[in-house]
Amino acid sequence: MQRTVSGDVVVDCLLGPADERSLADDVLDGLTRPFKELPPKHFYDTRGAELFDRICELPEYYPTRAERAILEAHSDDIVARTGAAELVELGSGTAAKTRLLLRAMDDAGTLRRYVPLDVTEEMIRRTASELVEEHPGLVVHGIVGDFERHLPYVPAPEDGPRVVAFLGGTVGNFPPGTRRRLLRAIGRLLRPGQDWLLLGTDLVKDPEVLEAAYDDGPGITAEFNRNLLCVVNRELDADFDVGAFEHVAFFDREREWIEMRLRACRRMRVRVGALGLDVEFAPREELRTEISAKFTPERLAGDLTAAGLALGDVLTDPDGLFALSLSTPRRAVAAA
Ligand code: AVJ
Repeated sequence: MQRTVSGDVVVDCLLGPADERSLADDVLDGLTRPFKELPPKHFYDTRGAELFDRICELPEYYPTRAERAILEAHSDDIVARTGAAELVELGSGTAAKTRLLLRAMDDAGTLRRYVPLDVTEEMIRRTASELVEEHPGLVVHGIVGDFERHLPYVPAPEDGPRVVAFLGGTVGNFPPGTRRRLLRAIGRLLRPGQDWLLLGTDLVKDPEVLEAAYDDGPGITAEFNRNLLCVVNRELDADFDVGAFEHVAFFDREREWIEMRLRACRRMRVRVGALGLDVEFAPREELRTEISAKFTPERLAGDLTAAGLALGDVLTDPDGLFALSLSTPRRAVAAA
């Protein structure tokens, strides 16, 4: 781990420049399976992050606006309820929505430390320096890392309640078993009776609304999806014919998740130079690139309970599209 300290900003770096290792492992595993699959975390190179920002502006893509509306209406309540002195944020990005929470903490006089964890060092450094300017006395302890691997590097909590925020509905990108394991690992950052998880989850709704959000008119989501192949081409010296893959997005009504895939228009052989690997695609063969689970209150409570957490307040936007929930770790119960 490499640490840099300047003024009120500490940054711990746990990733190499492009973290090629994990992409290589995921491509090797995912493209040699009978049903091809790549994990969505590799979407977010510079261009992918830009495309995601554009998705958030689309009329069809409601989650970002809905979550922001909840924070605009309820940040003060969340701070009053939790007494938050420290905000840990997983996948902080530009911290656009978090600023509302930090502002509310500052107004309440409880704000002490912000701990953003994100894969992009640039983003963490820029956000950190802006935030310490905006909030005199605030300490930012950034972690450049992957929340699937680096939660144990989150610094120990200090005095005062900690809120761990996992926003945007990103928890829905994990299939049920992995999701519960991840929530359990997040729960280990929380002290019973003191700390809170603030979790953003998209809600089950009319499939047409859901499918439009992942298959917009202008085709930005399609470009975002195909960009994953550009990442593999660049990072692993592959030769995907990106234009020969079609964007597919549908709501799986049984599993209650959105699935995104890339469908090969024709038979193809793709060379992944860095792995010495040749991958065959049959005509119309699909590669799964993302699941994005949609929640009912029951599923939300079920996942949290299975992870050792107890669901408390659930806040939604006026249209009931999205939920922000507060939960607490359940005290360890002695065996009977
Ligand atoms: C950032 C993971 C929450 O699943 O809705 C947006 C990513 N994918 N459009 C989501 C995404 C397609 C987004 N998350």
